[in-house]
Amino acid sequence: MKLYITTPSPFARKVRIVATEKGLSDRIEEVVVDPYANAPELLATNPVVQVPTLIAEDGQPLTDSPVICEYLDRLGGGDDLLPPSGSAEWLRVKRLETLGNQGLEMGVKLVLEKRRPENERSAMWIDRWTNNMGRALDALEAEALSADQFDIGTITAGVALTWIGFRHPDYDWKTGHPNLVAFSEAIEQRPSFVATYPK
Ligand SMILES: N[C@@H](CCC(=O)N[C@@H](CS)C(=O)NCC(=O)O)C(=O)O
Repeated sequence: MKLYITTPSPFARKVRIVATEKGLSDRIEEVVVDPYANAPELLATNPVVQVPTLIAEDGQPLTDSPVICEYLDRLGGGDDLLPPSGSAEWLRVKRLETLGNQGLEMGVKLVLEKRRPENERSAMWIDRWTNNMGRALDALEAEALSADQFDIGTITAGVALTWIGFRHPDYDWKTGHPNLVAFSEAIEQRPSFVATYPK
């Protein structure tokens, strides 16, 4: 399999963590590409030119990190990271995964808005993305996450917290979120998290 990534991408980090946890790393070749430069090999497989994109074992391209994580979870060995579809536990894991992904999506929009020339930046959009990201964090705080409950939901939440701290160093996500601080410290100890820590 081939996995198109950028090394700082949190969505790609989720997939790399799942691949490690499922014992699939040896079957995946990671290819670093620049999506913003429309890397031709990425453009050929993903019409919206985003990482992560996986070329699955049968050659089909898979895009969007939740879809790729689910595929790898079903393919690999070890404990299931996604409970049976439709169960109460599946709803909880999917809710956490979605909250983590939504927090990240807001954070990415914020990065892109802040990269625009100063006179083109919108204070309105910066406020909106910041407030939405903060509300996603508040919702995760209320979930009282534990690193002992290891699944695609907690993986996504853990990745989101570290990426927000890394990409938005001026944004204090820790104050008011004591559960998230303890959770983040604990989950980042796992070898699959240590090996993929953003540089
Ligand atoms: N919903 C997607 C989001 C992927 C995404 O936003 N990737 C970013 C990198 S962190 C990207 O490739 N951006 C390039 C672009 O949107 O043009 C997922 O969960 O995989």
